[in-house]
Amino acid sequence: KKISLTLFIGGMTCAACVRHVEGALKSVPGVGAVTVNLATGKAAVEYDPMQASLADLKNAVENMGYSASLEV
Ligand code: 9UX
Repeated sequence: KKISLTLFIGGMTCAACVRHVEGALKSVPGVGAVTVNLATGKAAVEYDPMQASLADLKNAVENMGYSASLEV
């Protein structure tokens, strides 16, 4: 069973930032669909909790130089 959640991403200022964040999240094993919105700063992520954790998602984003949290 997959989990769907929304992360709030900090530090995105251009379209390339969006691709960086999408790429980081999609590179985490167990992550499926990822949709990042520059205007809202939200990242919609589907993942298999047996393969990936929230911490894995946050680490992937933070390693690319952005912040990630469940709340604004
Ligand atoms: Mo755009 Mo984002 O040139 O870190 S990639 S600002």
